Amino acid sequence: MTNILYDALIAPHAQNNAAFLVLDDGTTMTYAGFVARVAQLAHVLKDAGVRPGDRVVVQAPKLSDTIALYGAAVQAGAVYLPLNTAYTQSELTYFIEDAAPAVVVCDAKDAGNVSAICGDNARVLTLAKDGSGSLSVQANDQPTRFDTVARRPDDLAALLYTSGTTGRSKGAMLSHKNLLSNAQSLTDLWQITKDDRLIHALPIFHTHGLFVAINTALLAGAQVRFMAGFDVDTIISEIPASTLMMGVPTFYTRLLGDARLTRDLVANMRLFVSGSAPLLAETHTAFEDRTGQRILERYGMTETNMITSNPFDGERLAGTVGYALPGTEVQITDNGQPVADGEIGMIEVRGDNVFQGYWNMPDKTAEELRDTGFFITGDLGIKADDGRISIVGRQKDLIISGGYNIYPKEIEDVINDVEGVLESAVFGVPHADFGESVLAAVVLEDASLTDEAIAAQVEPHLARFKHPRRYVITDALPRNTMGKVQKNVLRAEHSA
Ligand code: MLC
Ligand code: AMP
Repeated sequence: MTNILYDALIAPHAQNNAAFLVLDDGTTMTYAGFVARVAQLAHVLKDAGVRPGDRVVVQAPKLSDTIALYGAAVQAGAVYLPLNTAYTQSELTYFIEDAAPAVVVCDAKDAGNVSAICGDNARVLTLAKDGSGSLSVQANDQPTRFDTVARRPDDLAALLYTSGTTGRSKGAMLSHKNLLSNAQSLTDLWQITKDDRLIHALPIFHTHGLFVAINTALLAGAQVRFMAGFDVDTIISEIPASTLMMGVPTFYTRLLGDARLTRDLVANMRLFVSGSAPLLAETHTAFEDRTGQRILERYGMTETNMITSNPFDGERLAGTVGYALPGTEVQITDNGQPVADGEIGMIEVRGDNVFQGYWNMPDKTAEELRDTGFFITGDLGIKADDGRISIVGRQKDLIISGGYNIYPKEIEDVINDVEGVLESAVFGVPHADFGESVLAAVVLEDASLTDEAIAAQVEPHLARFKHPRRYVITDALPRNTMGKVQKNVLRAEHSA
């Protein structure tokens, strides 16, 4: 038996002395150095008691060791579980209790809080920017070879939590085959090679920055300019030496806001990819007018990896997300029945890219994953007669802010728990930078409660990006005849 993900992404680079990660301080980790570091970290995981199938939770800064830790989890046969660094103690507690990991890796500065959550149930190891974390220090003394643990293609490689309409986050179980098949499709389609240099400014705890960007780079042997975060000046200075960038639409609107973005600046770039949130047609057009390059928009989800992409060769149409990836089927349905081309319906997807179900949630899995293998995305779309897909809306109650998904129900639950609040409705309004931003309409029981007092009680429970940017105190929520809150009415009222 083999370990298809390790064998395809990491093993081939054992003797490859080309640069893999180029960091902000100018230092470089070569591919061979990466393979060795992965092995050292796999030894630490094994010594810490990680057995095949165990979860390794990681809430850590964006470091070369964090990427190597992903590789180490794969090599040790573990299940990698990355978490947003913005999550608060209460959010983290839920993930750790639900996933029951063997090891939790966190930023050294959070070790006390994380140990308090884990108790005796999981080992806590740390990473730190200066290399002083216990995981890194322990790894330094380990052998640079590790016997790769065999896994079946359907065994889990990763567990990624995605918020849900019920307010409870669900762990999407992703297998070795799910991740590898998608990386292969994207690398082929976007013609990524060892000659590419990728601008990597995305976080590495989500599908986009981790799997779409890193797995394809590893598969192709490309160089990655690994940035701590998104910074316009750094990106502008790196574009002339790079060939490829992957980003959320906010990256493109922010770049367009800088006069240094010109046709000359991007002369060496061969591909700009956008995804995770809708790219406005006007951004697409403005980017082409300024640079001569047509952004390639693709569409995906945590549960499915990437689903569709505009073509590399061929027309990249603004406002569409392109064609189903090779090996991936997309159907548009109404009540589960396929509709005619050109009609709006639910986007459903089937293929090797589609996840294995939700961790510990068989009922949720059964609701969203049909016996036929089709996954119900919650996105509404149209398929043109040539197969091109356009997303026209979402059936799920979801806000996407700067590429981060925010489920209103989760925030409403926290607001409704505030003493003196009767009920609330959280909704998204257009936002020039983030695409959408979060507002909350609140009905009070206790008229003396102020919006500041509500915010002060809500904020400690939720990551900063989920915080409502404004609380609108109102006498009643608009409802339809069925009693359902009309968020479209709230949106229309407060969009300005
Ligand atoms: C940061 N903030 C956000 C935010 N990001 N608020 C709302 N939405 C966001 N996305 C907060 C900060 O905490 C800060 O709070 C304030 O907003 C301003 O921060 P900033 O300095 O402007 O933000 P920045 O650090 O530049 O981050 C913005 C960003 C980042 C767009 C670069 O959010 C980002 O990298 N987004 C990418 C997310 C992503 O990878 N999504 C892929 C999911 S996978 P304060 O306290 O200062 O007010 C997926 C599947 C698929 O969806 O198809 O890919
Ligand atoms: P996540 O659950 O974080 O993986 O986010 C997946 C969701 O992001 C999808 O269900 C879509 O609603 C949205 N999404 C991803 N890519 C695009 C895109 N190109 N255009 C519009 N929405 C997108």
